Amino acid sequence: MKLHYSTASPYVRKVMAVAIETGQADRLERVTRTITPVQPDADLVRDNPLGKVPCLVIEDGVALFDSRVICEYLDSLHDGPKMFPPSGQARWTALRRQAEGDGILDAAVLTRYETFLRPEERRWPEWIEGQKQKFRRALDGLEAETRAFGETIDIGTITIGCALGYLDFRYQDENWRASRPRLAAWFERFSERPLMARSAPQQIR
Ligand SMILES: N[C@@H](CCC(=O)N[C@@H](CS)C(=O)NCC(=O)O)C(=O)O
Repeated sequence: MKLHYSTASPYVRKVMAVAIETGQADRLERVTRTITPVQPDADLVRDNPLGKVPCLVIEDGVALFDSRVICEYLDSLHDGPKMFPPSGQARWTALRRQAEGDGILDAAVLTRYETFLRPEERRWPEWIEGQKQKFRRALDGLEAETRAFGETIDIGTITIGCALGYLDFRYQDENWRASRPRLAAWFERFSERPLMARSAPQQIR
């Protein structure tokens, strides 16, 4: 299966983490794309009109996106412990945590474009601050919830792990650990797991 890929993308990292945890990383042929919303990669756009990674082309030529869809698809292909709990409270908890991790990422990635890509004279400081407040509030909520994570490995904790990893990668000045010690301790342990250690982002832009 061909995976349109970027090593810096936290959404791609979700896919790789699920693939590693479910023993399927070798099935993914990674094709690196240079990602910018203003000049989308032509080959990527052919498979994903939104011009975003991750995008997975499966055997019959069908392209799957976004990370949520791809992760659930990969989870349907193996017989081991499921990353998407099939039913009940565990499922809704995992999906809510995934939504929260994705929401942190959406705010952080958009802010990255606003501060890194957009010309300085066109930036909007109040909008940037509003986005940062979103992920700060979400992190405060996760600090209160951390004890409930236990040793759970599912799409919820994977997405939260990828979101925290992205903040470390792009927002070191945020010092998010300072007021969230339980979340920081959980993340330290979670980062040692192969699914996180083997999918860590590389500096490319
Ligand atoms: N909701 C999507 C978000 C994907 C996304 O925004 N990917 C970024 C890279 S981190 C991208 O490709 N951006 C290019 C663009 O916005 O045009 C997912 O979960 O896969």
